[in-house]
Amino acid sequence: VNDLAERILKGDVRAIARAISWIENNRPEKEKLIDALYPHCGNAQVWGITGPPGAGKSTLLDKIIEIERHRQKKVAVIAVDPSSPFSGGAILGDRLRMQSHATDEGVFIRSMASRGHLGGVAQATRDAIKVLDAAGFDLIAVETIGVGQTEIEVVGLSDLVLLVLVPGLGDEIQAMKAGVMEIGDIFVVNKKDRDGAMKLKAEIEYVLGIQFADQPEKIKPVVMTAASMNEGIDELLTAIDAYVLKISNNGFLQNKRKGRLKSEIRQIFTQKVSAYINQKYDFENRLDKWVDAVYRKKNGPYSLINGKINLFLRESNWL
Ligand SMILES: Nc1nc2c(ncn2[C@@H]2O[C@H](COP(=O)(O)OP(=O)(O)OP(=O)(O)O)[C@@H](O)[C@H]2O)c(=O)[nH]1
Ligand SMILES: [Mg+2]
Repeated sequence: VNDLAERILKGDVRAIARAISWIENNRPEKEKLIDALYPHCGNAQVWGITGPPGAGKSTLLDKIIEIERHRQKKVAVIAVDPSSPFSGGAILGDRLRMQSHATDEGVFIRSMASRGHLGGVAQATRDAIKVLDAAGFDLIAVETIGVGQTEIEVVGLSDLVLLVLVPGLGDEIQAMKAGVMEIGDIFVVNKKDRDGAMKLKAEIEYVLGIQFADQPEKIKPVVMTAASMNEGIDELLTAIDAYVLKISNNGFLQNKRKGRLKSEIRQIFTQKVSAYINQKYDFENRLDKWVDAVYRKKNGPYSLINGKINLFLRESNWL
């Protein structure tokens, strides 16, 4: 573990890949590794990038990487892949259009399956972010598709979220009503070369205007891009820089990071406690007996469980 941590801190790409595999497979050594790296974390900016399939998220990231590399920044991308039950490993998925950087040492691209993680994909992604942060990546982007539960959890791991929309999908406004607007910090109308881009921008601005009618300072930027033509990327990065500056200065970023830590600690705790009880008290076996008692109406479900918890708490007052 120590040797691997040392190599990660030096930015060794193979060590990073290995660590992420440990995380994906939930290997027990992962915990020591993460704790060893943790003091070195906190320097990276974490961006979530989400939006409908094919909106141009990867193409945008590809162009952003190019600019960030010119600024001497190291960039990592984690693409959370909803379709595949297997990890893409270090191989670039078809979804990723960042091949132009495949041989660049300052760029690390990895896809992660959204299913099949013991602690959930959010925890796996969180740990992968820590590894990349400790390894010296300045920018870590997490790409997800759509706005399902996983995506919302995953974008919740980031300092800022780019919501990429495109004209012509027909259901944009409907999607916005369903609460999608809340998850974006910066809106990107990509494929501005297409009909309807201006209209979509106006619609988004209209919805944002209503949403923040009494707090105009909270109105979010809407930027138009044509990623595949390398247009609007500078404007987008300018909007991002301004946003990062704003949330760093007003304490929002620090609060957000602390809030994230809180939900992480809570999640690890809950998971550990339930694993401990499962193992120490042979929970699955007892569960069958409990089910039986409730089934036969000997107990109501609440009284049975409250009784068991009271018994348990009497034995242990460690919290
Ligand atoms: N016309 C036009 N096409 C674009 C633009 N940006 C990206 N595309 C094309 O849109 C397609 C999808 O782009 P991707 O970058 O793979 O989109 P994505 O959002 O990452 O897709 P998923 O990861 O599959 O959700 C590609 O064929 C791109 O070349 C644009 O600004 N204008
Ligand atoms: Mg993509």
